[in-house]
Amino acid sequence: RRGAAMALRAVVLGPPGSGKGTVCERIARRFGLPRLSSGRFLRQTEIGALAKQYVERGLLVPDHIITRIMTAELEKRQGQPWLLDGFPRTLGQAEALDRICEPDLVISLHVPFETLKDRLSARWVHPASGRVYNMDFNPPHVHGRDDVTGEPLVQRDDDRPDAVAARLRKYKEAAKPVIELYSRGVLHSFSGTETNKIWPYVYALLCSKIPPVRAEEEN
Ligand code: G5P
Ligand code: MG
Repeated sequence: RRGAAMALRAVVLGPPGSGKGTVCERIARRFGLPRLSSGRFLRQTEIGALAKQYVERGLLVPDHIITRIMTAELEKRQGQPWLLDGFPRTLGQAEALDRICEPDLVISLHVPFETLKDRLSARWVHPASGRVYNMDFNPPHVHGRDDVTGEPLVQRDDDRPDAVAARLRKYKEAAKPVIELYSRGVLHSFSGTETNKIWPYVYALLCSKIPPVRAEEEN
């Protein structure tokens, strides 16, 4: 419904650890779409401190808090393209998003539960930049150190095993009506245990909507 020159608004949905951040980072780089990650806003902004108690326990932050943060960001970007990572993830959030702008494209990632548990427990992050590493998938050059700054990597509080199980349960309950809402046309689902195998299909889908700004072989 939009021409290639129009701003694409896309959403990436998926359970914790499904590769939303990894896929969004690649889409952002290849297609020049600005990525807006709800998890990063919560961890990095002042208002995020209010929400900290929820994030640390692996619970969803109340809709009104996250919706206020994301709405403010989206209202600054009226008429511009965006790529949402981690928002919306409840029906209330999806309805709030629709009141601002209905997404053109929704990508839903499906990854088995056991794979998710393994991934999250192997994840380490550089808090200042948000760079994410995985001890199996993309380890840092030096163990326990950020590649760019050399600063220590940390494990997120919500990647501890008890928090992980709670996150996966909550996600399933909350996401079901969101996926149903988008299944009216803009939804594209991708299943698999490896992001590198899902990626070529996501890339092809995006190419059918907008031209890449960087070729696939460049990094
Ligand atoms: P976040 O920050 O949005 P989650 O829990 O949704 O966090 P997360 O954990 O950030 O999702 P992801 O972005 O889906 O996961 O995945 P990722 O980071 O790319 O990949 C996970 C790990 O696996 C990484 O280490 C990556 O390198 C590795 N990996 C990727 N692909 C592969 C692969 O093929 N193989 C292998 N071996 N590894 C791979 O939200 C955090 C909290 O904020 C709140 C909630 O409290 C939430 O728990 N929050 C919200 N609350 C309410 N509403 C919202 N909209 C909220 N948004 C955030
Ligand atoms: Mg993420």
